[in-house]
Amino acid sequence: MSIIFGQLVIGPPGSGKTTYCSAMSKFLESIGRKVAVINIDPANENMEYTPTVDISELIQHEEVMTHFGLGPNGALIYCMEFLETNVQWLIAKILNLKDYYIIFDCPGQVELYTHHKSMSQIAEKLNQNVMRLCSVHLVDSHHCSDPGKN
Ligand SMILES: Nc1nc2c(ncn2[C@@H]2O[C@H](COP(=O)(O)OP(=O)(O)OP(=O)(O)O)[C@@H](O)[C@H]2O)c(=O)[nH]1
Ligand SMILES: [Mg+2]
Repeated sequence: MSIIFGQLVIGPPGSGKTTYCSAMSKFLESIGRKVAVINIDPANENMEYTPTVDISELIQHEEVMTHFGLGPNGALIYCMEFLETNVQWLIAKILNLKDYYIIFDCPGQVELYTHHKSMSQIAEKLNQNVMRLCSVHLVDSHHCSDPGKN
């Protein structure tokens, strides 16, 4: 079975993940590659690109907030746990994108990467199921130019 390649675009809130996904997909298309952007950030708004797959088809952040009386971060964690439980839904969508290079627009909340297992479990399950992923970690450039900000 052929392997599907892709990127997980991660980084703190507002670091430019969604902007990067849009620009990168345009660039890859311009050099003749087939590319699909998959949005797995439940709270993503104003995407400049049209996602091929969107987590909001599976679960809606706003609805989780209303239904469970959760705040934005609690609802985000619920959504990621829900995606982890239903990762087969995502895998089935990806298996329909065999010739495509896949770019994942990920949520920015650092807690999801430092204190919680869902994101890493999702990445692991994708890697076990015909994907080979790398991470693109975006940071604000002034954090790099001024060591005191790290
Ligand atoms: N100056 C500058 N602004 C940028 C750059 N990339 C993104 N922005 C702006 O920064 C803001 C946030 O960019 P997004 O792409 O939404 O960032 P994000 O990481 O997806 O944010 P979250 O999804 O909220 O975590 C937007 O107003 C962008 O226009 C960049 O390279 N330079
Ligand atoms: Mg974003």
